Amino acid sequence: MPYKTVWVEYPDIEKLSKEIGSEPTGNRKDGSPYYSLPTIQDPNTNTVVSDSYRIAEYLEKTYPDSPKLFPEGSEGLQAAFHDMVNKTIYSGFPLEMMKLVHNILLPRSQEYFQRAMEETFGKKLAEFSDGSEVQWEGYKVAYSKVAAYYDKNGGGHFIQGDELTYMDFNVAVFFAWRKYLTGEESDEWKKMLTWDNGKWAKLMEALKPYESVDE
Ligand SMILES: N[C@@H](CCC(=O)N[C@@H](CS)C(=O)NCC(=O)O)C(=O)O
Repeated sequence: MPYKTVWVEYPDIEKLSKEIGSEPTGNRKDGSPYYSLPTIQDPNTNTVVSDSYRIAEYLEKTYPDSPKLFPEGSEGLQAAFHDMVNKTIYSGFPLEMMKLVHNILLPRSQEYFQRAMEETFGKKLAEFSDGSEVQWEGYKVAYSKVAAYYDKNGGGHFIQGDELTYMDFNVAVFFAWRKYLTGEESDEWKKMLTWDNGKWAKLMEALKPYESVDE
């Protein structure tokens, strides 16, 4: 299915979302609606969908002839796994990541992002710690909790063994995030590839064909 991606800067997300009728995906600390990307606009059905998970579900239902990420009957468990992964990994990730994100943004977005992060975490961005050993250990432990679920299936790169599902993307995306922030040559990235006996390195390799966006 052909598609086009559009570049949107952080300060423009809310305005654009409202213009195209994209729903908020959560609430900010003050209770106001939180608009986020990705969002898709499907001209075939005149539908706008926000939130990665809902987008994946929508695409699967609307284009049933494409490769499946939600095998029949797996939807409930996938939703539960998704919640677990997000809770586990977000609870462990080093706040330093947010500083690294800030560093690569354009100035307009930097200003916006800094304000949003300081509000969310209740301290100045400059005080977000650098990647200390303690933080890194926490991140590694978070991943090893997820790895334990993978190990239960007794082999295969994916949580469903040899079958690729949405859950694998959900796990790999946090890894990819780090890769794009500091690059494949960075010590942090190389270290992460050794975690859990190279399990995540293998997963990233298996998902490589899906990493790039074709225009
Ligand atoms: N639950 C959403 C979260 C997406 C999200 O938070 N996206 C960030 C960019 S990575 C965003 O759009 N942030 C908007 C903001 O901070 O104002 C999803 O999975 O799509």
